[in-house]
Amino acid sequence: KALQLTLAVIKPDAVAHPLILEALHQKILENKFIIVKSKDIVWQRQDSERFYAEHKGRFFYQRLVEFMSSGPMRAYILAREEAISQWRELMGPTKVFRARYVAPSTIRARFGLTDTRNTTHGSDSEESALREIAFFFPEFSAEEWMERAEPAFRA
Ligand code: YYY
Ligand code: MG
Repeated sequence: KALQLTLAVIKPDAVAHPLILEALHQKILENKFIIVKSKDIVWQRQDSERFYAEHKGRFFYQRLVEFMSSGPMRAYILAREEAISQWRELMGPTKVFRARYVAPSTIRARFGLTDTRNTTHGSDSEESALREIAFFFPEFSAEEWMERAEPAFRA
């Protein structure tokens, strides 16, 4: 299978706790993701609104944009086979109490606090991965990286 890129974000609730941040970083490494890039970042409210524009008008939109601009986050560009679905699987369901019930060993089940403060983000399709990677890392060329990495990955 082909190498794929995804955007993973550790949200402010998880970055705030050093042990959880460390556990999530380890989780990434244990699951054979290549960390292509990472950075710590703090959003202004307008960054938050832009990133989650698709959810504008939903009942949780205000609390979501507020939370995502409430403190530092860590963003990663991750690479692996099936990176998008593999990271989403490790995260577990969006809603924390559902996650605890149906997938208790996932990140959100173990570390999530509420449906909003749910520890992590992961792109949900190739299209959103490219868009979200560009949002966080505007200088990064996915195409260029793939061109170099693919042959090494196959070797
Ligand atoms: O992709 P994912 O993060 O799993 O869920 P989305 O349905 O795209 O929602 C994005 C984001 O919105 C979610 O991670 C937390 C927040 N949210 C919320 O605060 N309350 C909900 N009932 C649903 C989502
Ligand atoms: Mg989503």
